[in-house]
Amino acid sequence: MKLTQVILLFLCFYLSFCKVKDQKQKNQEEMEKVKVTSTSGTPQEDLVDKKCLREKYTHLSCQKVFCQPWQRCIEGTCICKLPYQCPKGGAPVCSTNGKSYPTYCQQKSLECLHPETKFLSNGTCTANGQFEVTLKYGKKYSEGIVEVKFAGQNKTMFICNDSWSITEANVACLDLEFQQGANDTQGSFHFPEDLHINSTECLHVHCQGFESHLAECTFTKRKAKNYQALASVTCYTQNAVSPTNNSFQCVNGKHIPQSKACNGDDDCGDQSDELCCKGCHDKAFHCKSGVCIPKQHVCNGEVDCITGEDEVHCEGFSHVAQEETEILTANMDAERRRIKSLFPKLSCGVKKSTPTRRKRVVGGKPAGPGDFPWQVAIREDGKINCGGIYIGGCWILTAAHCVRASKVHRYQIWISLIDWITYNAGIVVRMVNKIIVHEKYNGTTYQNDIALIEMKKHASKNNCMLPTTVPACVPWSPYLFQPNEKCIISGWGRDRDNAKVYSLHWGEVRLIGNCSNFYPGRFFEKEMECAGTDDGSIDACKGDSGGPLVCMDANNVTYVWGVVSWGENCGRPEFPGVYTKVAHYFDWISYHVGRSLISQHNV
Ligand code: 4AZ
Repeated sequence: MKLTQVILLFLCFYLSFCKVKDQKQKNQEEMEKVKVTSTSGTPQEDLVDKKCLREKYTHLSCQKVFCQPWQRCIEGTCICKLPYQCPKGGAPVCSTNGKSYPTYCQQKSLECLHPETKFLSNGTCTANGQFEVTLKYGKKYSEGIVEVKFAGQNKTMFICNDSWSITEANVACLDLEFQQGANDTQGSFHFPEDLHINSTECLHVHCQGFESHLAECTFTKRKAKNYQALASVTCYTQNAVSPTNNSFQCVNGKHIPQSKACNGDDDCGDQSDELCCKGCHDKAFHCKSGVCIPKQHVCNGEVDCITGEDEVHCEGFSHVAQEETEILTANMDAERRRIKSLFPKLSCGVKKSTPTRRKRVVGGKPAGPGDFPWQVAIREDGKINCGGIYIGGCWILTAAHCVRASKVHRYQIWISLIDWITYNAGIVVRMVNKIIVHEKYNGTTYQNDIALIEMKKHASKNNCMLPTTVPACVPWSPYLFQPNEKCIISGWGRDRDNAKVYSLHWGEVRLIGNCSNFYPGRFFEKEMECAGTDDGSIDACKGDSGGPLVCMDANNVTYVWGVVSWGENCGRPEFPGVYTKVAHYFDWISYHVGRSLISQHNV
């Protein structure tokens, strides 16, 4: 062996990221990948929900994920806010167009509208040079070692490989104008033989994934004890990767190995590989909504799952203490979190007190005062024929088949009612101002069986003055609750043997998937929900219509998941109760009652 060869080999071994692997080794790695299974023992390919993939969800799909604070959710898509819609307060930031903006949110909302102007630095703009990223020593223009240069500094620096993941690699490639991000967290390169790098001086970088410029990520300088490998990257180019039948196609057109879908990491760069997951790889956390998030995001103080379960039962959970670090750039992730904390909070779905339910709908138990503070009764010509759900302001949600828009004067809304023979204390009665029946309500098929009732305002006040009621939250996503989850129905409807019931009853039911099996041709999955019990012992019945099917999320917040609509008879297991799926009508409701009344989490 020649001396140069020996040196090269040594370098290669020493730096450990030269991608010289023989084919045999590569094949073996591929085999290993295929064999990896999830926690539940499901093969990886089975983790992906194919039907869900057809919806082409991405990081902008607010039925699956939360929007960024500089976006808002309209009709299922995160759209850019206008800068004035950002919360006030914060420090100025400088953008790549040389302009300063009053807050980070304002700069990001403008960037969202005009992606060519990116974040540059915090503070006002000074003629201080730019933050720059370059790929060095690569064999191709799309790969190499990642080199950064900070504004106002002449020295360039490298990044340590141990802080480098696909999240950071994607941001670096986006920064370098590779629209589809990174193909790999490593890239091949040739080190010039005469180059001496003091690798104990490499930087650590941490990105969240929303950044478009590496300058937005947090750089820290850690006192490295010994030699560290340097971060390199291969950016994604259209012709570099040919799809195989073992590859996953991202919504943005990128192809990634199937084994990387549902692993918690945003390999696609648009998150489309993490949003349709029946389960996740070991190192990821599975949100009930079918989304995989990195395990590090669990109990980190920020809710990632729309269903909220990543931030519950976190007592005693402590993060690994950070090494002593020196932050070199502004912490824009902390700023993003601060902006999020400024949004108004909706108060819905949380009872003022938790009264004890007296143990005792078809097969239900009687409710006590305060048990169902959102439940109302709709009285028509002296009789209670339907229920309704208070959702805030002066608004009641009910079934279209319960009301007629032209007969406003006929109805009364009875609030805090328990028993309509022996009236309880605290009952409030309101007249009706307006009834809005869904334009596409079909009385034959029961499609769009949903209506809104606006109560008349209190005579002297300009509101509805309902001290004892609590609105139920309106679900904004059909993924908040899943088949088999336990929910509650309540109402003054008939008993099993069609006997009249005079007091509010409730019962626990489970959401049922595949309800078309019970009602072929009559059940419309996107618009309707089924719920019941295995033996049919608990069910809604005549008189319960328009009333609530409520479900509680991981934080014990109650949502009106369904409106009692129809069903073949009552209490028969082969014919479960059918409910209008409220989440499907979020935009319709929000259009009529006003966004701010029912919008939580910036949706
Ligand atoms: C009704 O007639 C009705 N078992 C409501 C719910 C169900 C059946 C009938 C569901 O209002």
